[in-house]
Amino acid sequence: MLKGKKVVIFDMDGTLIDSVGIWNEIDIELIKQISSVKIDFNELNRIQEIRDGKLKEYSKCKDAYLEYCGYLKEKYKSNLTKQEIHDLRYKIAEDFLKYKIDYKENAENLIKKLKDDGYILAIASTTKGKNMEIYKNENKNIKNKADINQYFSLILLKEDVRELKPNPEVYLKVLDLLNVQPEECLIFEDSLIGVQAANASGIDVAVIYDKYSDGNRKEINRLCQYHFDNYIDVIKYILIQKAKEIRKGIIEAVYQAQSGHPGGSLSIADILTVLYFHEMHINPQNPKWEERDRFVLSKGHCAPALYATLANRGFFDVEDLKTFRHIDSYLQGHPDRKHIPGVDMTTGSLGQGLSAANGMAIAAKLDHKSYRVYCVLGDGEIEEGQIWEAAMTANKYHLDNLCVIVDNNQLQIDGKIEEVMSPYPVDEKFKSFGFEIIKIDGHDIQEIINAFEVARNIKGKPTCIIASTIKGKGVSFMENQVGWHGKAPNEEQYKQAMQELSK
Ligand SMILES: Cc1ncc(C[n+]2csc(CCOP(=O)(O)OP(=O)(O)O)c2C)c(N)n1
Ligand SMILES: [Mg+2]
Repeated sequence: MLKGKKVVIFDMDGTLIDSVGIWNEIDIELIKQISSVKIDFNELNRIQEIRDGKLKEYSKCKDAYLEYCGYLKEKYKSNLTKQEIHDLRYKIAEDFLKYKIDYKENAENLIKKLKDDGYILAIASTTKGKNMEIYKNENKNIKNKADINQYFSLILLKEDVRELKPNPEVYLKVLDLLNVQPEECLIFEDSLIGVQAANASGIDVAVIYDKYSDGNRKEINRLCQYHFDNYIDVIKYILIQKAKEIRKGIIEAVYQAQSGHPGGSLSIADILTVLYFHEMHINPQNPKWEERDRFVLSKGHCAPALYATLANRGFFDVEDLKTFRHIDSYLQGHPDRKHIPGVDMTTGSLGQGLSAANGMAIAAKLDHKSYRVYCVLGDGEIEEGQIWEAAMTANKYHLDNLCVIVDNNQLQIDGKIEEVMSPYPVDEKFKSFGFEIIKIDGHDIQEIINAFEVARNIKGKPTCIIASTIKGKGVSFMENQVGWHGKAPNEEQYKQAMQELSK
């Protein structure tokens, strides 16, 4: 969906904000204030339908909204003139626009993610300039979540075009002003007319269904390639695509090196994707930013997963993954904090990472810093005794800023963990060491997102997320095969793996 795109364009009303719902509320408030008769509240539930019908009826008039206010005057036997009702409507609206309007749930998270990823963001809408001024400068809900002035490079409104959607003028103007081709853009829309306008401009369109456009779903589906019910589904979709890129990076690195550990790298690809592209506060331009969240890959042999994630997140060039394990490359077989931007701890000797993560979490507490520390352990790795000394320590110091993730793929270097030296029951063990336990499917992006959110809100003790995973996940012939713990694919296997991950 975003491949090859430079610019992401948003419609405003209905797409970024629930404006229809707000105008319904405004009209109900207006009627309460002007009516001199008993109000039929059942009818008010149909206010949107009534308003749309009247606006259609008055569409040839000079000001359809003024006529609609005339209709309200007659219907509710108001003493005010229709102009006074019109003015009152806007006065009520002003408060709603300032205090009630808000981004739709998670819209701001998508905006931030896209901006972080380097996309140019634009608004191309039929919203009135006067309302947009309020959203931009006075509405605190919007300002606090994602300030429009800061995130959007170009804003086109009703006054900027002669013809409204479904005429594509507003989108064509974006192409012109930003000097880009239609195939370099993606539009987020909510309505049939918006989708039609996008189609007519030759730009790909993704729809975020709005409950008010339900009647047109079939037609919208026919006209556009990508459909979502809400913003979290868009975010999930983007994360799933990212995880595929990261898996491809893992295969590329291990293939080019003809050595390394693909199995355990593929099993943590989804977890690292959510951490680096959704959960953690980091800055690829400033890898040593003091306030950043920290990450320790205690099972350091899965460096290909960490490198592919850091590269895709912008810490270094994705092309460099091809130098993995090569002589003179900075990307050696195990993570090295001295030489690789974004690596917080040197690891590879199993069992030690949690102790280092404890140190970072204790340092944050001593320095009164709010950063969090994430530590990924292998399920074979937790057979090491030092892990349990560290678990005891995390509990003693109430490290609620520490989140441990056990990659429970059930295999280690040469067999099933329960046959080599069973650490089960892993949940009961960490629980008895004072941890809060969260169990998830480590390949379900939504469950991973939720688990980190829950962990962030647990106070007074550390959290352990036990992620049920599949070693080799994503490459059919590697899945659940202990033989792919530390082996590189040959050319044929490499091609097949890349093909499977490109689907
Ligand atoms: C202290 C130490 N002992 C042995 C090894 C060799 N080794 C590398 S990976 C591995 C198995 C790890 O299994 P697990 O933690 O389950 O990793 P995953 O399945 O995620 O690859 C072993 C024994 C090592 N790196 N460090
Ligand atoms: Mg394992």
